[in-house]
Amino acid sequence: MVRAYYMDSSDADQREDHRLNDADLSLDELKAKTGVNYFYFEPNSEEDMAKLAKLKQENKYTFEDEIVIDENMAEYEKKIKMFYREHIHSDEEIRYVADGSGYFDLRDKEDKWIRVAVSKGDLLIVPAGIYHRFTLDTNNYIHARRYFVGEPVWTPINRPCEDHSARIEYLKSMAV
Ligand code: KMT
Ligand code: NI
Repeated sequence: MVRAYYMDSSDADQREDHRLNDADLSLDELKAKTGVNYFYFEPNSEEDMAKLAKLKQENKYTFEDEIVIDENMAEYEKKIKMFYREHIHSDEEIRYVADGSGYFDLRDKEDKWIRVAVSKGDLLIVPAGIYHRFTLDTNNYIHARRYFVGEPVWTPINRPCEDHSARIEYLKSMAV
């Protein structure tokens, strides 16, 4: 089950929890501060899997693939660095955690890092244009499904990219 909290500014291992204090953000707070949508679908529940299928259909996620990130992954060190470099995308980043765990870090409106600890059953919809990054945690393993509307574009656009249309649209959507 997901947990979201503000990060400390220590430069210790990115896989540590980096929790600033004991306060967790509620899902409503997470949504208000970042625009991120969260769902939980129990992988062993037929009912939940049917609900996930319905959400995919409603949101028109026509593309789906799987990614396993662990030490055996090709170009592991390079990928880990790439995922953790702060970036945006021109489309939503939709991830369902089939197994394992990890951290999605998201900048709030004041540019502070919120760490979202995801594990099995969590689905995150990260809006286009939000600055974010991803890391494994100390378990060093995640198995995720990636969804996309149409042909997938995973290209990260590294910060700074304030003039990018997705960034401009995101900031507009958060201002209202
Ligand atoms: C991304 O785009 O950051 C990733 O796909 C990495 C993690 S998926 C759990
Ligand atoms: Ni990303």
